[in-house]
Amino acid sequence: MEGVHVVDHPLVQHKLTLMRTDSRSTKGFRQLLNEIGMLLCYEVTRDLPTELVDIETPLQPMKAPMIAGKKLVFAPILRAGVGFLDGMLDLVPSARVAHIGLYRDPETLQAVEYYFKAPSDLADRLTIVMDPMLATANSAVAAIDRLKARGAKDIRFVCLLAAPEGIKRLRDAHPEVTIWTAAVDSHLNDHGYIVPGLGDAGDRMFGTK
Ligand code: U5P
Repeated sequence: MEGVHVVDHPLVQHKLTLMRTDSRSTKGFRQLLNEIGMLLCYEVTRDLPTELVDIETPLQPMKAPMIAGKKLVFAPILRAGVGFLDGMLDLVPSARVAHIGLYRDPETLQAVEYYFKAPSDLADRLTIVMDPMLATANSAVAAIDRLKARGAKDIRFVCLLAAPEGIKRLRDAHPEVTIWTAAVDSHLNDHGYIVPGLGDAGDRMFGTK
């Protein structure tokens, strides 16, 4: 699938199966989302450019690689996207964070914005937008529209599960935004839930069901 990376690493797939399981506790679900966030972060940053810098080892000077350019921006879509954030920040502690508050209107399934706070210099940074579920993609498209309006140019999207409908909509709306996901599921149901999916990620993560 063009523009979509499915992260099929056995650790990711194993953890995803544990998360899908209906009997998983809130604590277990949150912990697994955090762990998968870290593993997905490893994949989404795989091709970041590096530059050689001069350092001194205890034995001698050398030129060694460091990540080049400005710090990354992690942009979780509230509230479920927050589940990825700690794991990603564990790997990239100096990243900046943009919070995007969107809720999905249960009738229209349209994304409604209630909060937006981002670093001012988005144009110079890689922005990684995150939400565990890419369902209709209304939220992802709205978040990316908003980030672009604030200057972001280099954007990637990370999720745990994607529906084919959501992938198509996001790729149509923002063709240059590449998607990383742990799995592509069968379809969306009439309520906009991913099938077979894992239910409502926010509710399962925060125990609000
Ligand atoms: N969502 C779920 N589970 C699903 C489908 C959607 O939790 O099976 C929630 C997620 O919290 C996500 C939002 O933030 O809906 C994305 O929906 P959409 O805008 O892609 O339709």
